[in-house]
Amino acid sequence: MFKSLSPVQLDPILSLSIAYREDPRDNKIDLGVGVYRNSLGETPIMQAVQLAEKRLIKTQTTKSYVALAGSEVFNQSMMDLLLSGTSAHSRASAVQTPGASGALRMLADLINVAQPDTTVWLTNPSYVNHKPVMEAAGLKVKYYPYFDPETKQVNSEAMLNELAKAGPKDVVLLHGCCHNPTGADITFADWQAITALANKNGFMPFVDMAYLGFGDGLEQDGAGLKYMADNTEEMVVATSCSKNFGLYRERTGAAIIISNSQQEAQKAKGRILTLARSSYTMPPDHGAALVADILNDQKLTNIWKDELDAMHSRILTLRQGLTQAIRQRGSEQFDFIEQHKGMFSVTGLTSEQILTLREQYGIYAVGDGRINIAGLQEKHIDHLAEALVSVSR
Ligand code: PLP
Ligand code: TYF
Repeated sequence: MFKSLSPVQLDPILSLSIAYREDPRDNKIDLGVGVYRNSLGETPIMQAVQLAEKRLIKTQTTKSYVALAGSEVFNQSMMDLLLSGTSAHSRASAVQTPGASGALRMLADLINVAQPDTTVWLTNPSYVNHKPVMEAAGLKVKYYPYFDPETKQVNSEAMLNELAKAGPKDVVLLHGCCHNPTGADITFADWQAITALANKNGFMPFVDMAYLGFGDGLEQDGAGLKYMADNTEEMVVATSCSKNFGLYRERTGAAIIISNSQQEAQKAKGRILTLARSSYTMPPDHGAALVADILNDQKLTNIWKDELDAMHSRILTLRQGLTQAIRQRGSEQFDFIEQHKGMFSVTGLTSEQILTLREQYGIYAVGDGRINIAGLQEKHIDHLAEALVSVSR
């Protein structure tokens, strides 16, 4: 049966990790996959997570199934984290999913059931898995103008002009903060303008919030989403605990549905549970149990918030340090790195220049020119600055 299969291309980001591991050079730098690393190059288990894990080991008495929706305490905590203080809080429901990836797929499946001929509009460019996930769910995909390769920022005017053409058969996918891959985020005014367009023309916003707290902190990073949720009748959110709780491999996330009433939100939740049943059935428990404990214990919440703040501050410092080191070498070409938010920046380097970085300097970056600033160690900054200036000369 499988003889008929043609070979597939590996995911460009994950295959880069494999190539990096196989590189024997000592001074190699991995700026590929989106994982946070500390000054020692490690991705440690967060303190709050370790404390919650110790408690879980002591108190957990069974590994029996939880439920199709996972932990309802976790689900409530995710809605509190993203929607507290908004009118959407009382007309939302949530389902625990295997990462934001699971949430993206479940929500896409839900949209396909509700309105099979929907087109999902993605930022140009967008997260590598957005298009495959949406298409696998049977939805059509198109791109709207987003990143301006000249300014390395969002071209708001072009974006809003195009989004003004989206209607009731369309879903507009937005990155909640810390845009992947570009690092260029929309402004609060853009969030307001897109909300107004959604209300006027009837498209549904779909927010992917994978990096809450990694840009400017929890409050600021969530402000656009909160405004939109407060001011639209219907929207959906895929959210992740991979980065901000460092739970990557535990596959912890949630799908949130905001509707015009709690009853409607529950109906959509019920439909997602049916969809989950015909797929993975139930999400893995461990990560969600930890997050639920952390967010319902003031002491652990404080520890987690401090750690998250330390991570986002360090990313800002790395951005400043790298920009400065490049300027010291006489180039202002990469000043935008300081303005970008979150883990990533698209550098504007061509695929040939990215290949030179890899072959000559042992620096691994994604072929589209994306570098993972959060994967950088302070000791790498000069080497990276040197390489960036040299390959772009
Ligand atoms: N959405 C975006 C924009 C991402 O960058 C990622 C990457 O990790 C995901 C979703 C998937 O996250 P998770 O690990 O929670 O499945
Ligand atoms: O963009 C990234 O690097 C992260 C991790 O297929 C990732 O979002 C990368 C590739 C992939 C899934 C996750």
